[in-house]
Amino acid sequence: MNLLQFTIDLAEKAGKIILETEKKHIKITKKAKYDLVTNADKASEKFIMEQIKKHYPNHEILSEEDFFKNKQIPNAEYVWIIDPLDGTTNFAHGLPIFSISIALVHTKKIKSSKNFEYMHGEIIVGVVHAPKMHETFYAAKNKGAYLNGKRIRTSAVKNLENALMVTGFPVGHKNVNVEHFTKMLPKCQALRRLGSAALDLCYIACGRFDSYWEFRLKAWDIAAGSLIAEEAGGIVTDTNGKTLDLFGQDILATNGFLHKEVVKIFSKL
Ligand code: 2AM
Ligand code: CA
Repeated sequence: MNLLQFTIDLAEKAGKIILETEKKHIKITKKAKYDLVTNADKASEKFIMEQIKKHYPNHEILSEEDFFKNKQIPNAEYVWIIDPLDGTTNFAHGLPIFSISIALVHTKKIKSSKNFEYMHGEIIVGVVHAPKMHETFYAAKNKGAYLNGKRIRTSAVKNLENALMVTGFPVGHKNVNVEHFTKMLPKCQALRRLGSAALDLCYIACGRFDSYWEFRLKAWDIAAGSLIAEEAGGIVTDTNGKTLDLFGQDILATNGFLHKEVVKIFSKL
């Protein structure tokens, strides 16, 4: 089986595990005051990690809940970056906007730091599966982006007044992004907040949204989705318009046409 198909199967099976867990009983615990984790996050992560270790024993894994416990810096040529459940708050409240995000990074250079923020590499595979929506987004580097087997492309919207935008607010930092949100709101057609960064990026990829930005994210929120958005023709950078750093915490993804203008607006804040 090829790598992409392996990753798609993994995300879709993890989706089934999440839905089965939901049917039985969702057990919610708090990692911090506003930061939730559920038994579904944990069951999904356990399954994905076991499968990767079985099929690719030389690869390393950076996964949200595992990292929360172990704080281990991955150190291998191939590193899987996983969010076993992106949009946990939505899931915990019964909102269907959540996903499983799995990316494979080919690392070129590893410099360890206490913040593990210097792992440079190329994302070669990205899969985001939304089990309640029956949607699987995927991309392999230089091979295009797909939704349920059909090629997807970013939108053709060329000005802000026709643009549907999306953003997010980080847990526990409720003042972050308020200024950016307030500045952008009157300039665009409408502005949404869905609660799954991975899906926000996929919705850029298939043209549902025209522009997305967010601060204080982690690599597992954006690794798969950023490849999918790029492979669909979008531009993905940090919010200053510079090269995206998966560990840099902020992201701007657009259909390409709106990128410069959004960067310019943010540069004045
Ligand atoms: P999560 O559900 O996996 O935690 C919401 O705008 C986005 O921010 C979601 O993708 C959510 O992912 C992410 N997010 C929430 N809390 C986070 C945290 N503590 N660290 C990193 N990302 C977080
Ligand atoms: Ca998560």
